Amino acid sequence: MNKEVTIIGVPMDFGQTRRGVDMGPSAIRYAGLTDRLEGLGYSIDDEGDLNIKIVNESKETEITTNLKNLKTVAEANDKLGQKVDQVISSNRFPLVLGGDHSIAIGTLAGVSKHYENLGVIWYDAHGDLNTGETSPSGNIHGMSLAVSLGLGHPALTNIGGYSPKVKPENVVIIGARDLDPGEKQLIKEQGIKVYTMHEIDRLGMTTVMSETINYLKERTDGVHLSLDLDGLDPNDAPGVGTPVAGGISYRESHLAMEMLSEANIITSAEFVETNPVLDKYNKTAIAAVALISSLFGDTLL
Ligand code: 6HN
Ligand code: MN
Ligand code: MN
Ligand code: MN
Repeated sequence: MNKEVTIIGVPMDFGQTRRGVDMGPSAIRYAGLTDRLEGLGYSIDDEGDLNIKIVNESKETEITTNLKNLKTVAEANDKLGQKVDQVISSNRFPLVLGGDHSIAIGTLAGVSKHYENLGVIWYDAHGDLNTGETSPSGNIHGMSLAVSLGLGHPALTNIGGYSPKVKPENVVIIGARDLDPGEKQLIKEQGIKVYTMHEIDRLGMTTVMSETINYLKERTDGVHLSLDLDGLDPNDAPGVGTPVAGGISYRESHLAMEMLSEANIITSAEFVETNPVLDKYNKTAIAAVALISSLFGDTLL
């Protein structure tokens, strides 16, 4: 793993409708992120939080699309993409803290241009594979993976000036248990590899992760980890806006991060959807810091 890490906070809460997730980056910092990573021998440059500017949605966009806060989300992701691009160009590892999951659009716009075949691990209860047509909510955080595959509103897919960011065969979804009908259809059409909770129960996390690692090692030249804290069970990570029962445990998640660390395949990462307003004693942010530490090689010894 690259020992030079840049932290970018993205206080975004316009990709969904529950306030408070914009304070996720603060909650994760407060849980001791920098000290933990410095203790593991990393050199940390915390760039602070991106400035999210509210853009007036014109009447025209409101009539022609059901996507909520489209312009605000698009502009912030454009900014984030540029920032992430700069960080990688200066040979540093970008560690992005959310904010809601709509920010994956910007992160991937910045990351993907540096790889021929970027792999993506989408660790989430959801697929985030909706488009304006299939979305039950109009919330862009439920569309960010589809957008990165080149599907959805052009104001989002064209961020960074190119599309798609990721090929469907380079994506692995882990932890899915709440997929909308349109998302299930898209997974089948595009042949996206998915480990639902059923496979995690059946195979165990060790097999799920070694299969994932082998699969991505064969076909990719870099792997981005997009970890939505709602992938975890709500008992272990209660501070999320769209909790779904029956999730991945805290221990299984640690094992997953430890295996990724051992395999040394992750080249960028984001931890999203931590909402301290909905949390209990900062438990979700503390879990995020613990998982990040494991990803960065904390062996507990
Ligand atoms: N997330 N599938 C639902 C929707 O509104 O599209 C939930 C999406 C959740 C998105 O948690 O990042
Ligand atoms: Mn998500
Ligand atoms: Mn989710
Ligand atoms: Mn969520």
